[in-house]
Amino acid sequence: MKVLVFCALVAAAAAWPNFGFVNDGTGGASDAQKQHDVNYLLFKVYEDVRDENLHKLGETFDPEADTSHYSDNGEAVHKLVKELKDHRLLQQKHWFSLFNTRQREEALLLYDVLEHSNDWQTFVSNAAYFRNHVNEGEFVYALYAAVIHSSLTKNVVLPPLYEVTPHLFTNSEVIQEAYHAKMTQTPGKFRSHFTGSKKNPEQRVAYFGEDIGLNTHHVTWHLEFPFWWNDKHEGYHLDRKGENFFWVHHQLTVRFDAERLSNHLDPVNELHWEATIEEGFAPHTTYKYGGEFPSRPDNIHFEDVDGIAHIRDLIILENRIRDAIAHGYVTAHDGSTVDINNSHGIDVLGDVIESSTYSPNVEYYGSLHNTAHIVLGRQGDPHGKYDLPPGVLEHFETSTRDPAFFRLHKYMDNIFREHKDSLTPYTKEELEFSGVAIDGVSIDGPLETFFEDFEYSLVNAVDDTPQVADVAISTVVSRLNHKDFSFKIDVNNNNDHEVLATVRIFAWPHNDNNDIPYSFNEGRWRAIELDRFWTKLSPGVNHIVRKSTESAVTVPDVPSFDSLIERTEAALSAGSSEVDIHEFVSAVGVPNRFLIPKGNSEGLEFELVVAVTDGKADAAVEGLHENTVFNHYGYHGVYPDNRPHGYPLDRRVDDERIFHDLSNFHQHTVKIYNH
Ligand SMILES: [Cu+2]
Repeated sequence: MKVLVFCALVAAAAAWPNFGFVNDGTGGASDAQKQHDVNYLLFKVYEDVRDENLHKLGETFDPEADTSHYSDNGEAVHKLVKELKDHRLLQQKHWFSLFNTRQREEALLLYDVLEHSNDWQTFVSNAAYFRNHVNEGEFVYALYAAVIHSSLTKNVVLPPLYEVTPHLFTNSEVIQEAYHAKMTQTPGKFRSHFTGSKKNPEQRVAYFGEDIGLNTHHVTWHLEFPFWWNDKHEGYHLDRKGENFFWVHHQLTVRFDAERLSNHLDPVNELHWEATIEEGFAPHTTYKYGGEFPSRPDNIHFEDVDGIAHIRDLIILENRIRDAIAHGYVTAHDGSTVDINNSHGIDVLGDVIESSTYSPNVEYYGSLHNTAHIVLGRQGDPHGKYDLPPGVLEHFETSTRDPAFFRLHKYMDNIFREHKDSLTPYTKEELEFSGVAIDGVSIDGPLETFFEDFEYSLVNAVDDTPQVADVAISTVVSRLNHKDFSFKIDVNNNNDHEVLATVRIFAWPHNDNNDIPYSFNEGRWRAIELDRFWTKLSPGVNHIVRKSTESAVTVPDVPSFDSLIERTEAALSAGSSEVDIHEFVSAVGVPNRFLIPKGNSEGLEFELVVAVTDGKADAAVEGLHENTVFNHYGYHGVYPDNRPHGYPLDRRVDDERIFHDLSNFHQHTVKIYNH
């Protein structure tokens, strides 16, 4: 039966373009079929595709044969095919970095072809064809970006990247063991250890920076909000991209500092172009093709990087940005000014600092963040004398492994803070929610973190041929998790009618690294966002229960690649048009395991803060607030909350009594344990 379906599909593919596709929003294929195709396009991506239909498409499809199936009349596909025919494309089995301009252009050419495919047959045929012709790293990037942004793939779940390209997430020692297991055809399960030894204090927090889920969060965020995104080209705008850039990295910054507390480490010092980079880093990671990721010794001074940037020029860019903050406006490319002395300023500044194509003046403000990533990543070989491949900081998949990533982002974060601190503090009147008071907040269940083992497959790491059977090869990593708990919030609505409320929950460390309590103003800047949701408050007392698993800032583990394939095939053979995996479609968010920072045995104190604000006044879009299922980081379309990220703690607080006098604001000290 299955074979028959197969043949029918192959026949359909071969008959294309005569095969008529109805554009009914599905693009001519079921969700289950699309999931199947994406699974197999990414399975063993360095080898021949292991699906008969995709294999056939890869061999026989002519991308330029019928350009009526493209929304750009084939413009992108003609460009890509010309590059291919002129032998200009990066070879296969070579490293790929998004920060390499030419390599990025090639990946985006393929992205454009997929994005401009009007139906699934065109999309999948191109993917199958170019899988055979473009560099594998470029292919994976283009396909991930296209699946995230194309309207044809709204319900497709991307397999976990750490199982698609395990080399970027797994230590080389373990990868070597995986090859050995494959060569000897002996199944193997290998324990991964974090890089470095106990002599390196940074090792104590390696469980955070080297966590495969955290790396996946980071790379997925950058895929959702790419710096190269061009509205004119892509057809739509990514709302508040610059501010999101600030917020996602601000949260990584404050979360990392919070993790350091329970590990007896000082907060991260910001990177400084004229100071020593104290921490070196040995990534213990290899490229699938292209050698080892370069190391950086301790205590080196920044050097200019040939062909990328002079340190002097980066200092000039920083000064221009700080000038803009002091002036309260950014100078656009045409000489006009863009006011940033308001709530929207952070969005403009995020575009400027990253920089993205949304920057009003990339010629003047440059790309401080992106250039800094490359410059810092290359300090091991700044003049290219040793012909080393790019460093971990030149890949979103691997960046957070290097502690210097957090120094770099502390530096960016402090520039953003300079801007936020220049804004007028909120007044009591602005923060009040008339008639609404928080009666009490408690936590049901323990606030308790622990370490657990997690296993993922390395089958895609090793080479093989269809003639040699797979043996099970996996690695086991230790990772932070926490017990489930719920917030119980009692809110009194003294109005005589129902009101819509936004509930915002944060926590910041009670004490600093010297055991001195943080002032309100210092603490609120370090606030970790735990949740943000909407609820209706009936007149009288309302008991809100919100589970830790429901948090809008976190995501669950994506099912393993194996289980994705299994579930998809089961759905297809049962004749189902969809696979029941909807909760994993939007994978951008902090891993839920990381919702609260690691505690200690005596209980590490945090200030828990709950703000209940006027949902109607906060609403950016009609009706959306009634939907409490909301993925904060993966939101597409107009962002539903019109308040700045971090509200109401995002601005400087000169007088904390304002907050303590608010009846819709609650604060109390909680303890997080780790056992
Ligand atoms: Cu980033």
